[in-house]
Amino acid sequence: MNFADPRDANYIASANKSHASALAADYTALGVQLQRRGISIDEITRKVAEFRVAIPSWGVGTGGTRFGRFPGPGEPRNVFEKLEDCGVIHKLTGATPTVSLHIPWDRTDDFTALREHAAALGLGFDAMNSNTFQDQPGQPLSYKYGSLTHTDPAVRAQAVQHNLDCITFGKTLGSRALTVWIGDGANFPGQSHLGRAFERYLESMAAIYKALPNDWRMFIEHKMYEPAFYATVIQDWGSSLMAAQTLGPKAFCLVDLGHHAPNVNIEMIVARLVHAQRLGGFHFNDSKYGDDDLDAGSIEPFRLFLVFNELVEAELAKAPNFSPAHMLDQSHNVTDPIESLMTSAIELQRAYAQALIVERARLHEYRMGNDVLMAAQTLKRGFTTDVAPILAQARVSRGGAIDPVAAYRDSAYRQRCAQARPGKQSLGGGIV
Ligand code: RM4
Ligand code: MN
Ligand code: MN
Repeated sequence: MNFADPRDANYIASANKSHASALAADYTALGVQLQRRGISIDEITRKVAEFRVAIPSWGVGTGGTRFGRFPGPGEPRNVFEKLEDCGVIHKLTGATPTVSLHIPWDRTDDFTALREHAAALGLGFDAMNSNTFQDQPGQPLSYKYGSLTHTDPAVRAQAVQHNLDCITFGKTLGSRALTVWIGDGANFPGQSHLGRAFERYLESMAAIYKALPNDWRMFIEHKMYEPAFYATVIQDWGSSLMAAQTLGPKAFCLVDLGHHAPNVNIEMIVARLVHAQRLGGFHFNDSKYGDDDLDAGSIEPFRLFLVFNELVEAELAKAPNFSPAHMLDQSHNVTDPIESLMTSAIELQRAYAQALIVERARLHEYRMGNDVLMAAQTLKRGFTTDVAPILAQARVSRGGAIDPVAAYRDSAYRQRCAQARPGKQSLGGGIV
């Protein structure tokens, strides 16, 4: 087997050769089509090339469900190797220059060395994620009955301290945000006092908030259920927004697309959080039923487009305090994680490009004139336009691959990892 380094610029350039003339023809044709709508394709390509999304460190290993996990070959065995894989994703897509870490899964004795390792790979760090939804070996107190909202103040203090540690590690890494998702809640009616649990949450979060450096943000992530199957303390954007507003201006809401009831209108939540100036960021993924953590855009691409449509509206309106962090949060059970993550990053760019080419002035007129059908069609035209040539051209402008999955497969990177990373691994991540 011939190995090549998929991060090598010469390798990517040679992989692009066979696709270049087809791309040029498709790009020109799409440019002519968009010109008829008064849209400059190069302007859209430039914006798409600027789009960034963070890779979740826990997404580069094979995930699992509570029924089992089927590891793939050559999985990263530690956070340094995880970054290697993230570097491949970034070089081939040009869209993922940052990584979001999960502590303690990514804990190391030397965060300075980790930062240097990342920099050498062209990577930086997005939000730090705390984990008080599991017990770790040697941990003095258990989170079985909760963490930041536990009835015992000693458990709450331990969970607060863990979040403070995450901030400390993040400072060394150059991160500027802390994402807090807790599994706290009740499995049965009667198990907990719904109001008091929320009050305990606010008290614990206030202690964490106090330790945030001035240029940091805190992201509050809601999720309707799982592992608490009756009532989760931060179950929806209402509780999340209340908490953010109570805590202060550095606290924001994070929307994980998979954390809502089926059919919930997520783009509407986005619009409301933009209005409240509390949209902190996203965990992008897709789902059919619950927190499925499937690849972005794989099940409901139209919903993803509608979310991006709200983001473009906010961007154009120069909405105050609007600078959402884009992060993926996926679990790959049956695909190669590198391939899934590249695909998802591209799907986000697709939704962004589709939203950018919506003819906004016409849409506005149809809305104001109550021409419902034409308003709906105008919006949908953005979605039904094949923007693939824009995405490929944007990647090329970043030194990326025209066909990232093919370039990755041809490099035999995974096969090389299978040799270089032998042994059975059990990585934390992708569990919930
Ligand atoms: C949760 C939530 C968090 C993620 C964990 C692994 O469901 O999505 O963001 O950190 O899973
Ligand atoms: Mn999430
Ligand atoms: Mn989740």
